[in-house]
Amino acid sequence: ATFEGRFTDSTNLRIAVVVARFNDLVTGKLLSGCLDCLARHGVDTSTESGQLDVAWVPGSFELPIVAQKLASSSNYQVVITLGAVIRGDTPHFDVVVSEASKGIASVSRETGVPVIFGVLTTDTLQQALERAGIKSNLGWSYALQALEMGSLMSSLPSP
Ligand code: INI
Repeated sequence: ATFEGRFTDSTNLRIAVVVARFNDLVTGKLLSGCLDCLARHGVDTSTESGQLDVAWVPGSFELPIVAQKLASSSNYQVVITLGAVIRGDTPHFDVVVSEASKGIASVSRETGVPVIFGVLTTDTLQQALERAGIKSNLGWSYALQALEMGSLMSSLPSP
């Protein structure tokens, strides 16, 4: 068999988005790109709809614990994390990025729910903004990856 995700199953998916407030000039733009893409693929992105919930965390370091609670709730087929870690002069850049990425990967594997890694890691604010709407908006790509993974996971045989 060949297993592939579709982008046309979106009305059956329940999706949680976890967004970091740190660098919210950037993460707010990622969130709007993400919601725009989901809406244009048929997801009811109203947070009253029951199809999509949004949770805000202080920074990218906190993404994994909240993603874990949401992913293990059985309420969602896919979780999207959004954050922006900008090196700038931040000495603990590597710590924040490493904890966020390792944490998100392990939540995904432990819960079996795909958790999309939507954390921008850049040297400058300019580079982050370019990836969050000035040029492209990676929030859009993270939404597509979520739709593809949500669909793919439900097409795979159950254990
Ligand atoms: N959090 C980010 O999401 N991006 C950053 O660039 C960042 N920097 O530079 O420090 C950052 N730090 C906060 C961190 O994620 C936690 O919220 C904080 O350490 C409390 O646990």
